[in-house]
Amino acid sequence: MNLKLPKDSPLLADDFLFGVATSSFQIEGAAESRLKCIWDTFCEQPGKIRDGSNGLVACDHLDRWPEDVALMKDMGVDAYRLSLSWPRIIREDGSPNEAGLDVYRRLLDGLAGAGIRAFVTLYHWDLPQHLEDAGGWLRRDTSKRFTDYADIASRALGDRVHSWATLNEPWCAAHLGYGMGIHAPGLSGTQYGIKAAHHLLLAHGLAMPVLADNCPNALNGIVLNFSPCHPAGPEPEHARAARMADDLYNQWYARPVLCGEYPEVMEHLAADERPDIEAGDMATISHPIDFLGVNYYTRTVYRHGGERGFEPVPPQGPHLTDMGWEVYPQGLEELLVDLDSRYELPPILVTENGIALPDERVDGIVNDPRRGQYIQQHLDAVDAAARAGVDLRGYFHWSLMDNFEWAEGYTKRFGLVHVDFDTQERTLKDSAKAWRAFLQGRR
Ligand code: GCO
Repeated sequence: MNLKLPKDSPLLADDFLFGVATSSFQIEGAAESRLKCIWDTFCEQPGKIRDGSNGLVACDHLDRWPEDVALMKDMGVDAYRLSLSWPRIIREDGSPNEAGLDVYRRLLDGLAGAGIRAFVTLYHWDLPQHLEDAGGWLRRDTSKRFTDYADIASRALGDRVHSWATLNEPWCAAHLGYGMGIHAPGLSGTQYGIKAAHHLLLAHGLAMPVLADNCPNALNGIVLNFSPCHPAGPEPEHARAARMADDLYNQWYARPVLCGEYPEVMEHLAADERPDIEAGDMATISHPIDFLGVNYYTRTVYRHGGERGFEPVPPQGPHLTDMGWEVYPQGLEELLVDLDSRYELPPILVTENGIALPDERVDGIVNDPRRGQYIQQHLDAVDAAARAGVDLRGYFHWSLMDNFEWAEGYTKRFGLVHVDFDTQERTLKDSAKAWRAFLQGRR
């Protein structure tokens, strides 16, 4: 397995960053030293997590971070994208938990010592349970609570952080968590998903000026997930279906952040499904950002049908990942070029991209050629988009290591590094070795 880019690739510029990504609940463990979050509660409900597991230990990263930082240093990454656990940092009365902040001070110092830049996300879905009990993201006040948390975290840790992202994938938090009920907190109803999304976007917009004040030299922005929506056939009703899905799932987040308005599809929503927009909200949400983080895994095909006039066609064919997702690298180039043509974009970072495979460790080796191929194809797609003029500044692979994959528990392995969840032993997969050779050979 050998990863490479042409010598003249814009991705080989000195300031283009290569990194790996994780999130707090998925790797940290050490649940006893923080407040309960909505994912703890969700995991306690029978049938919600495929293997009945939880995040109480996960990758035991809070005990083992020195080893994990050493692995990243060995791989030669420029940057590490992690998230902070809100319930570890803020007490129930809103005051800072210094012990929780210290954990991150040490980790961030460890990264600095290894020469790795910290890209920190404030919210990767682990809402404190007491805030959910008060209404969670259906309640406007939660946006205010988030801003207070952003203020405390950025004051305490700002001098150690290269880049802050307010939210990771508000679509997932809102739509999967409140709309479909397959993620925490497990509510279902389209209207809930849409209302939650508005309050998440508001939280982002309220936190941006706080980050800009506290950390004027950091790159401050947001991370959104996108899946290009393709029509199932040439008939105009399929094209319409794909457009509606794109508006509701992709542009629903990008457009408010970048232009201060929801897409037109809003007109098709029933009155009680529309978000509760108050005067000034859209201006708040569209506060300028220093970067947009783009997460890409796959495309989605839509056909005319269903209650709303569009429904996804389940992916088929030989190129499915262990998640059942289609490997479709050209979708990443298409997405980046399309965003660039629609919007006045800030610099772009690909903040997640990766593949789940049924990796096994045999005699100390994890042979995962399909991951190597996936990375190569997606690097080529980023290279093509950069050549087409998109202002790309980095690529982060999801994930540093196998971890808790939400409703799939520990059954899906996205890591470059294999984790044995019984012994917590880490093993570089062959893809990680290829990634290391690629990163070390760059300069
Ligand atoms: C995501 C999340 C990750 C997932 C990954 C694979 O952004 O959806 O950031 O937590 O683990 O995407 O599904």
